[in-house]
Formats: sequence, structure tokens, C-alpha cells
Amino acid sequence: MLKLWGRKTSSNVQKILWALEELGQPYEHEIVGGIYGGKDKKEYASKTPTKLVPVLEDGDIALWESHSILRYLAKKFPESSIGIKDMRKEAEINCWIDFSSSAFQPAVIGLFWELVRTPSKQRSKENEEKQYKALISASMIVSKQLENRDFLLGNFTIADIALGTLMYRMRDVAPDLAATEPLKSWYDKLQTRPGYTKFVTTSYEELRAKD
Ligand SMILES: N[C@@H](CCC(=O)N[C@@H](CS)C(=O)NCC(=O)O)C(=O)O
Repeated sequence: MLKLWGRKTSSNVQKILWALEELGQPYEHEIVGGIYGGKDKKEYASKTPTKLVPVLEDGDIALWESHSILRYLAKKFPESSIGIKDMRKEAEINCWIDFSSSAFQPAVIGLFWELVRTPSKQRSKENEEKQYKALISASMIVSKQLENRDFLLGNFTIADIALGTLMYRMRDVAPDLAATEPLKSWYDKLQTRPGYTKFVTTSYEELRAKD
């Protein structure tokens, strides 16, 4: 059986929880990381060189890096709602996922760290502005792609999981950008996926820095 390791408040873990919900496959879930600890235990550390979450085990392989796990699940279950059967479609999906790793996610999470995870006295206006600027340009690229499309590639794919997971936190840290069309309509459509409301649009209060 598939086994996922990682705390539910990690956006990278949430991507996998959402994907597993799309698949409807049975899986085990072990909470590790953050305030729950357990990442340094030998049993966990042997599964991932980064000692970060998530990790997905399938039999005798352990996969780490959320986007690699998404790609694995999409190929393993080609007939599912996130299945990938076509090489050209896969390449297009990968463009968006790689763009997220290199530009969209660092900007959203950079701003999230500055505004939510850093105690107010240690925050830097300069860093906030830098991350916000980066998010303007990354989100404009996502926005342009979504013009006249329901989802990033037309139909729902793992690219929507990779980038869409970040929209929930983006709405809090850059509400003005998230409220613009077509990002807002995309967010509304993401909310029709049960895995999104079950695992992504959930409280992250345990992550908020204590002043
Ligand atoms: N690029 C990695 C990033 C993994 C990562 O940064 N995970 C964070 C949570 S989002 C983590 O393990 N933080 C330490 C912890 O939760 O204890 C991925 O996409 O899986």
C-alpha cells in the first residue's frame, strides 16, 4: 500500500494528499515534521536525503520532492483524474511545474515566510517588497495562461495541484493579486475538487510565528 509521510500543514505534503484524494486509492499516512518532529529518527532519515517532508513510499521505493511524487502518481495511475498518458501533455505539464519550482512557489512561500512565519520584530520591509515584486511577475505569467482556460492546461492536471495548492496561502499574503481575474476564477474552480477543500484550504495557524 502507498504510504505518505509528512505533516498536514505543509503545503508540499498537501499537494500529495490532494493527489491521493483524486486517485481514491487506499494509503497510510504518518505525521512527521514541524511541531510533530520525527524527521531525524533513523527510520525516516533513511528514506530521504533531505530529511524534509513529504516522502511517499510505494513498496520498496521511497520518493521525496513533492513534484516528483506528483509525476510518479500521475504516471502510475494513467486512467485517474490526474493520469498522464501522453508524452506531449506530460512535457507541457512539466513546464508549469518547473516554472512553479523556480519562480511561482519561491515568491509565494517567500512572502508567506516573511509575513506569517517570521516574528513581527524580525520582519524586513525590504524582503517583503522583493518577494511581492517577484510574485507580481510570476502570478502575471500564471494569469495570462489561465485566460480562456478553466485549468492551466485546459483540463485539470497535476500542474493545477502543484501551483493551485499555493493559491490558498497567496490569498492571505497577497490578497490584491489573488483577487484579480482569472486567478480568482481558477481558485473557485480548484475549490470544486474535494481534495482541495479537504486538505489545502485548512488552518496553518500552528505555523504562525509567536511574537
Ligand atoms: N522541494 C521540496 C521541499 C520540501 C520542504 O521544504 N518541506 C518542508 C515543509 S513544506 C519541510 O520539510 N520543513 C521542515 C518540517 O516540516 O519539519 C518538496 O517539494 O518536497
